[in-house]
Parts: sequence; structure tokens; C-alpha cells
Amino acid sequence: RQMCIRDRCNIMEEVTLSPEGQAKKALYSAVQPTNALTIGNYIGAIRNMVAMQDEYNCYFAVANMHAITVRQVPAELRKNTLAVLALYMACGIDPKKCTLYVQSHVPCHAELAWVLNTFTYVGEMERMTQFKDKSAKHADNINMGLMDYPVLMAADILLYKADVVPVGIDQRQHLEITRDIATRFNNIYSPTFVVPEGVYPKVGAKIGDLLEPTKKMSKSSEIQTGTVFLSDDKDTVLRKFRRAVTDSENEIRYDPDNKPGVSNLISIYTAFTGKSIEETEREFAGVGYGDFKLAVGEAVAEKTVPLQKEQARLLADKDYLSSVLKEGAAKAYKVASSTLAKVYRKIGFYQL
Ligand code: AQP
Repeated sequence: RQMCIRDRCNIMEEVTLSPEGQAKKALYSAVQPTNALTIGNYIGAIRNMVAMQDEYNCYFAVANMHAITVRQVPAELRKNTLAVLALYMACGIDPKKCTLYVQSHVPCHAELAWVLNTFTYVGEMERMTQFKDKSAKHADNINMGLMDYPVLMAADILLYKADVVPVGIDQRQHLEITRDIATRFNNIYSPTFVVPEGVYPKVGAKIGDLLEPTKKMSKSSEIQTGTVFLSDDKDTVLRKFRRAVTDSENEIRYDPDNKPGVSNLISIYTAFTGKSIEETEREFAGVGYGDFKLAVGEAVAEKTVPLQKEQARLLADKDYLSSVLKEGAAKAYKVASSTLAKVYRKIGFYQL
């Protein structure tokens, strides 16, 4: 259900209503199709996206424009783009309830990012942890896009007037800069952008690599033995968990500072079973690390194997995926182009 409102710039906008007739808050989130997705992407982002889709007016993107900040093989990028789309739906994201689209299908992202660049300082971008990490990892390709990544992300979020953004903790710094850019613009002109709030999972906001649990599990890590992909078969999942780093005690207790390996495994277990940390500690009191690691692997595979089957079924239906993408791009464009028109008017771009 939707109704029209007239905003301060005299532009008519559609607002999605809840069943009670209240305007729903907007939510934005995206994942880069840089490889197969990991259980970190699932726990930190996708799980919450699915849980929040009824309550919010959701915009979910496959962020292929972000992906090219690191060199991609074109055929792989194309394949991964559809794979992420199908995975979103396999995980429970319903394209009828939300706007599901590919970032490059809506040109407003690049256009707003250009404008926002002029409200962002070079020093701010140089300080970004992800920029520093990725520059070190890709020293032969420290391109402008890599540095500008947070401004494109700000454009993504601000185009849809997102009130909330469910992301893992690694994206907190980028979300803060989005808030700064929005506030800066609003102060120079007049209220234009909604200043968004980050939503971080209470447990699992930063899932660690199984072999180096203090390091974030990443889908494009060079060494993949500590990364569990949602596409891994059951044997691979169990093998990776069997090798997970723990500690010299033999106590299953959540204590991220002193027991990062075990705590990481507890976070994964709770995310995949819905049990609390306390329940998990009680369930495995007196159990050895070997059996615990096996139980975590089993819980993960129990969820991911059916996801893979559903993803494969969706990927086989190209016509359906195509219709979802066309509808998603049209819905996204409608909202994004209205925000962009407002921005252009405020900054003084002559309108045709
Ligand atoms: N290890 C993680 N724990 C919790 N959340 C995570 N996310 C990523 N890794 C973890 C969250 O997943 C969402 C999508 O991430 P992204 O694809 O936009 O890029 P990223 O954050 O850079 O994730 P990766 O897996 O590390 O990708 P690459 O290797 O390509 O850079 C985000 O909400 C993120 O917080």
C-alpha cells in the first residue's frame, strides 16, 4: 500500500504504508558480488535483511559497482551478480515485498556519488580502514574507485532515504561518513537527506576467519581454508570447522578477548541455530572442542545445503531472474531519480 506526499521541494513522492497505515521506515543494504558469499556475509548482513523485510520498506542491491574497485574477471562478475541475486531470494528475501536490484542498473548511484564527492574531503577517505587494508592487499591497483568507495556507499544509502542500514561492524566507519556527508549537505542547503542509523547484529557483527579468528572472515581472502562459503559442500564445511583454531583450555565459554576462536564458533553456532550464548554454553558444558567444532559444522551445513539447492533452482530460471531485475530496477529508479532531482535543484543545476 502506498500514498503520495508532497515534499519541501514540491516533488510528489510515494510512501509505503504498513498494514496499520503508518509510513514504513526505509532500509538499505547491499552485498558485493566479488566471490561466493561467506557465512560472515550471511550472519552480518543477509540474515538481518530477511528478518527486517516485513517491518521496513527495503532496498536490497547487488553492489557490482563497488565490486570493480578491485579488479574482477568480467565473466565471473556477471555470474556472481546473478548468484548473489538468487542467494538473496534463496535466503528468504521476497522481491514482491522489497526492491531487489543490481546497482549498475540504476545510474543515479554514480550521479549522486559525483555530487557527494564535492562534499567529501580527501583526508577523510585516506583515513578509512578498508581503504588502507585494500590498498595494502592490492598495492598494484590503488585506484580512485577504491578510495571513493565510501562516497558511492553514501550515495546508495541516501538515494533511498534509508532510515536504517543493517551491516556488519566492518562497515561502521563507512556508515559514519555517510552520516557526516548527509549532515554536511543538509546544513549547507536545507534538510534533504535522511541521516541513517547502522543496525549491527548483537552477536556475529564480525565473524572471524576460522584460522585467524581476530581477522574478519572475507570472501576474497587469499587463503580460503579459514573461510566458510555458503556454497561449500557439507564435507568441506565439516573439514574447515575441524581445523578451526581454538585455545589451550578445554572450556566452551564466550569470551571474545581471551578466547577469540571459541567465541567465534559460539557466535556462528548461535546464528545458525537461533540459540542464545548461554544456552550454547550450557549445551556444550564438559564437551571437548572436537565434538563442539563438529556440531557447529553440522549446524551450518544443515542450513547452507538447502540454500544451495534453492539457489541452483532459481539460477536455472533465467527468465524469472530477469523479470525480478527489471522490476527491481524500475522500482529503485523511481525513488532514486526523485532524490537526485531534488539534489540537483538544491545545488543549482539548471533543469530542463
Ligand atoms: N566476517 C563478517 N562478519 C560479519 N559481517 C560481515 N560482512 C562481511 N564480512 C563479514 C557484512 O556482509 C555485508 C556485505 O559485505 P560486502 O560484500 O559489501 O563487502 P565486505 O564487507 O568487504 O565483505 P567481504 O566478505 O570482506 O568482501 P570482500 O572480500 O570482497 O571485501 C556487509 O554488511 C558486511 O558488513
